[in-house]
Amino acid sequence: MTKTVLITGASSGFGRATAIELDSAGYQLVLLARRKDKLAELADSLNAKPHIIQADITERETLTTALQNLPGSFKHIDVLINNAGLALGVEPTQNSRWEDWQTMISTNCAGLASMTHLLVPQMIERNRGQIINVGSTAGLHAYKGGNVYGASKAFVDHFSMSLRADLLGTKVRVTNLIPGLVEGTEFSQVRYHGDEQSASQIYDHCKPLQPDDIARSIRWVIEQPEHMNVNRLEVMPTCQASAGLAVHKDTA
Ligand code: 8X3
Repeated sequence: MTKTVLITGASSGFGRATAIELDSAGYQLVLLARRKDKLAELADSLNAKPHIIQADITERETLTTALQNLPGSFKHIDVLINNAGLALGVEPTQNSRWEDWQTMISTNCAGLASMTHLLVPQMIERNRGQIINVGSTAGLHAYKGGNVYGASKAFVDHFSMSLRADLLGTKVRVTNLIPGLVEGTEFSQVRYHGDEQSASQIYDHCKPLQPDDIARSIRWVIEQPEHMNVNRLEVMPTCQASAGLAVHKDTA
């Protein structure tokens, strides 16, 4: 039976790459994002016509209405890919912008929780379903300037494992998919507030992952047998690793 997959943040980056990957494998797609023109362009390039939802995942009422009005053949969501999320800023806490923190919390935490809260009941009712949350290595490995971004992704990890606990006894599966350094998305441009030079320097002199690598990982998670739950899948480029703990020495 063809699975229906809903992808948030589908208009670019991991979401777009995952849509292309899953469309080529014959999945039926519901694509959700804020940018309608990008969604329409993506939809036109796919083999099968997806259902498109133009929405901001921080707007609960819009989401509720859109999900209540899914057309017949798209009504039952088998896989929710909670991909929408962003990082804003790399400054330490004392220099961070409060508005950036609020946006990250409302998108990465509240938006993801909202989508999950709206779709879990129908998955439980059908005793079938899968939720793949896109976390980040920043949620597992703290670094300077990561502050609220890292914390929001730590939320994704703990929320995913808490969902597993709540869903035990059902056939609904949950995964935290944890990417490290990935080039080829708008992630760094957004994080650096449009400072293209700083954004691109992150990827200099190394070979980061590409959105396709994440899309294939997501497809792999979906295609594991029903008795197998991938709790976490952490994926880094070979050129990246944890660099240990920092120690400040008072030498002055
Ligand atoms: C992105 C990974 O290392 O840029 O989620 O924070 S990192």
